[in-house]
Amino acid sequence: MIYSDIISKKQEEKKQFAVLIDPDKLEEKLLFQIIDHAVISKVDFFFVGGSLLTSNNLDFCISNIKKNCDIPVLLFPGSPMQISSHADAILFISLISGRNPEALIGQHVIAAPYIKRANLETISTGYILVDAGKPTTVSYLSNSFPIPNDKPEIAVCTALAGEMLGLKLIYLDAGSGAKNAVPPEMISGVRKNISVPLMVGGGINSGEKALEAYRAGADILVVGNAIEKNYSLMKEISLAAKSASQTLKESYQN
Ligand code: 1GP
Repeated sequence: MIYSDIISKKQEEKKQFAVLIDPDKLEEKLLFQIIDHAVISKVDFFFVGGSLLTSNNLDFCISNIKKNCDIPVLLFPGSPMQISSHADAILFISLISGRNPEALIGQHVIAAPYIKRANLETISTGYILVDAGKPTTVSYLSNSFPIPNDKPEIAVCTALAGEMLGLKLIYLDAGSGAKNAVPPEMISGVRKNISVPLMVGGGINSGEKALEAYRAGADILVVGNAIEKNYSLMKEISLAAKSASQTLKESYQN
């Protein structure tokens, strides 16, 4: 099971790395190139989905990943239309930073029977949208107000409430293509207050930013846009994950 694997890696202090694939943006040839780089870089997961998909490539994209590598595929759905039985699991995302009932529970009611029929492992995820310095597709489409990025205490209380409600993962996201990534102070504040795994994404475009986010307390980083532009970034982020894991282990030994 994917979630128990995430928990085991977290317990071993092993930082994890997910590559986000937007099926709209990838031609077949590019998808194979990303898969090759991901295998070499030992990426932990592929997330597939997005706030707005305009093509019908989801199944095609996931089945090609599954045919060509063993990296688990998790759906990262922006709507109940993004369900595929070819995936290994689905992030069942509730937008807990917003006050839009559709994104909190409405769309879930619509999606639930389809997810059950697809027999997908379901990982309930508290999604916290953080101000990215400019509007993002997710802030616009979710009709929700992101948490100001200089208010870590709001993110902490939101994450705490999500954990208390039984959500299995907390995801701090600045949104795809964010100008500003989630600040390290916010990541560390949330990390100190929850015990479920913490995912962070949005605007991570260098090994340094990845290392900063891991060191602040992210267990899993999600990177999309920057990898589409530069596949070799996968290797850099994997190295950042390794380095942050090593530092953590050493700090426990001393
Ligand atoms: C979006 O956090 C993910 O939800 C990835 O963001 O595309 O900016 O890496 P980027």
